[in-house]
Amino acid sequence: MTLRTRRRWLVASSLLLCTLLTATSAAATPLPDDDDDDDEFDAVVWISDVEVNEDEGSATFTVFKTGRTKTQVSVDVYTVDGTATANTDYIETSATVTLPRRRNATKTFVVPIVDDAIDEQKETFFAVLSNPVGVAIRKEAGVATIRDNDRAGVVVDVGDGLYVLEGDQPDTFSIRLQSAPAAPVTVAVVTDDAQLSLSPATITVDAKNWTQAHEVVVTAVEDGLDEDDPHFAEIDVELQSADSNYDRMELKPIPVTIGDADALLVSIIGPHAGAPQQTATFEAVVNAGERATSPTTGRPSMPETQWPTAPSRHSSSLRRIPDRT
Ligand SMILES: [Ca+2]
Ligand SMILES: [Ca+2]
Ligand SMILES: [Ca+2]
Ligand SMILES: [Ca+2]
Repeated sequence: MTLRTRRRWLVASSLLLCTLLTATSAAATPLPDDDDDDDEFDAVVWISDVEVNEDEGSATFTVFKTGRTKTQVSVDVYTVDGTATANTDYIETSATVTLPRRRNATKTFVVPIVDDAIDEQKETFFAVLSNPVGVAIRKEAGVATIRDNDRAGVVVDVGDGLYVLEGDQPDTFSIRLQSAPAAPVTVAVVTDDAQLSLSPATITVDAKNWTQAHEVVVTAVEDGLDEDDPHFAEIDVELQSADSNYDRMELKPIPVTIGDADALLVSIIGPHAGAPQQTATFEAVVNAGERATSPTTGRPSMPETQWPTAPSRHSSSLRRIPDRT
């Protein structure tokens, strides 16, 4: 090798070494991000939680992606029951969500909510991610919480109040539930006043007829007793159901005003004119008789004396007690 040739070889060797060193250095230092590098192993997706009112129509989850990828990615989403039941409290839903290759992206997953009429606690269901393509899952499930908007209750409509006159026309009241019962409700109307007759005595309210007002007829039987006019009674409404919202629900008694139709009849018959003077002792036996009604005022009045030809339940009678002398 000549001297000239030797120098050329040294320069070439130096350039090669320099090139190798440069290449090694380039491998150790990250290049500026060119949007085309392969980040899919760092890219993740996750799904939000959501809370909705029962009458909002739908629950919208958000699926998030972070980390750039070479291509768009996808993940399947489907609903799973918690305390809420599919197709009763919400509509069972599934979808494949695709997200673009850019670093940050979102898509929504919408689940219809059923606005039922049942008084419930807060209920939950889940939106679950599965089958990710080109991306990893960081948070697998989102929780949807449904806030209820129904309230159990009983509406008792007595109009302008219950008034019944003994032996006269009945009065009515109605009972209606404010929310759909989860199980049939047996409604019993009871009173400890034997004078009142209630019909029907029990009503069964269920998911089909709960919106109806159920009428109860109240009648005051003629008892033949002279009582305060008016006098008062109460009707209790008692509930039994497998639905704990309605079972043994406490309700105020319903007051009833009863018009009395009876009056005391007392007749005193003295010695007849012209009869011989004598002393006699009479014992009065007093019964109740029907209260007469004045045609002019409509107010109860009592005739001055009554003396039925034949004694009856509504008559007064006198019998003579023999003298003890
Ligand atoms: Ca519900
Ligand atoms: Ca509702
Ligand atoms: Ca409800
Ligand atoms: Ca009476």
